[in-house]
Amino acid sequence: MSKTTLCLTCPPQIKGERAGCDLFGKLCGRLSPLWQALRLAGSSLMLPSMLSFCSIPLCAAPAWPRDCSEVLVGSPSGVYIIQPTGLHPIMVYCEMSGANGGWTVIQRNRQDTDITWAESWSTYKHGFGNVHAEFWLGTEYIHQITRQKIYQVRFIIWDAANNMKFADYNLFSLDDESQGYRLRLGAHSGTAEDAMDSDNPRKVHNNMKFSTKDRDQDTYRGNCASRYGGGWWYSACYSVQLNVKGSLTWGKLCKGTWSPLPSPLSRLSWFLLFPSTNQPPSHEQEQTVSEGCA
Ligand SMILES: [Ca+2]
Repeated sequence: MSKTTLCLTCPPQIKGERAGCDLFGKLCGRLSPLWQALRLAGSSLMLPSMLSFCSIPLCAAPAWPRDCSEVLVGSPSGVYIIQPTGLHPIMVYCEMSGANGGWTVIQRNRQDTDITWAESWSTYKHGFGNVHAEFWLGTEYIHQITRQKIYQVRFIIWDAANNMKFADYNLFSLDDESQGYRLRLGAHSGTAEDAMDSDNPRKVHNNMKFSTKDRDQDTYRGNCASRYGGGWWYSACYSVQLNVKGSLTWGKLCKGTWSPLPSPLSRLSWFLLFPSTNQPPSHEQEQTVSEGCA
């Protein structure tokens, strides 16, 4: 639910002044629906929040939702402004079809995307692409979102025959940048296999740091991001890679065959976050394997 609270009390300076207080309430009552309409429209237009009346703020600026789960239930799916705790407002796509509120979409990609995904660390950090189409929300922003609550994640993958599969992890967070945006996943469920976590240290993604072509934090002797393209939580190198152009890969769909150009097996992917009621995962020891992909 929205945290917006507008003008619920008469300012103390004009208490006892009946006419002034009534006027205050009427003005705020008219502004409140306008605020809501602008927010539903995704507008960044800021209404004057410090209109002076009796030398006091007329209406306090409302707080933005901290994530899509705080967008009003029943709102349509689309682009919204959220403001994670301690961060400036950002635009996100909210998938509002869930019965318990919106999912915050942090990635969307498709096989025939126009973007290459072969971006630098700083570009991944602040996000790129078109929030209406294919995009990466930004590794820093994903981290900031996941530090304010406990979240679960859903990876949705459509194959070439338009069959939708999903993998849920009941916990999801990213460590901060000084820790390489290391990925923390909880327990798996869903119709797509548990391809993000693995006993095979060459293919695992859970507990891996994020790597890009200009920041190699994988466990491979070479640079997985340079070799395969796109930023990802590479080990040495991957069983899942969804931040690429044309070769979206999820686990067994690769059939264990690792090649520089995996077959294009999936045609669309989404990552969605939703607050979880589960406990955070324990931080497991860092993988230190440095084997190759072949
Ligand atoms: Ca390496």
